[in-house]
Amino acid sequence: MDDCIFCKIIKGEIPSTKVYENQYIYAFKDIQPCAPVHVLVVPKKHIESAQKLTDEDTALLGEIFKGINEVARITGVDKSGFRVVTNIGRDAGQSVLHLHFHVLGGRVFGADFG
Ligand code: DGP
Repeated sequence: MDDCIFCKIIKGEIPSTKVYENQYIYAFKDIQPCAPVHVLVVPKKHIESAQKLTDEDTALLGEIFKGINEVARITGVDKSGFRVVTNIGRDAGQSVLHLHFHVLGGRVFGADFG
């Protein structure tokens, strides 16, 4: 998608701090971190949100979660624990319409999803 910020980040047209990359995903530090570890895991395929996943994306979803676990290992939160969040649509506060998973760690989170 030509006008998608995350597509531009994946292509290197907008700079980012890469944490991990493979053929399926690109993972980079969030520009507005909410925790000591705050990484966005993004599929290279443009999909608007988790709501737009189809049967064709079943294997991709597995690859995304393998990538999330790799990011947790690389950032050192795999033992202490981490939170994975994906926002869908207006009320959830999704601001970038390209599927992404926030990987948050390095502090203790409450049960309040606020
Ligand atoms: P969401 O609210 O779930 O759509 O989260 C989008 C996140 O993307 C938000 O935490 C800020 C981050 N973000 C937006 N633009 C950029 C950017 O240009 N670079 C980086 N690294 N992060 C960005």
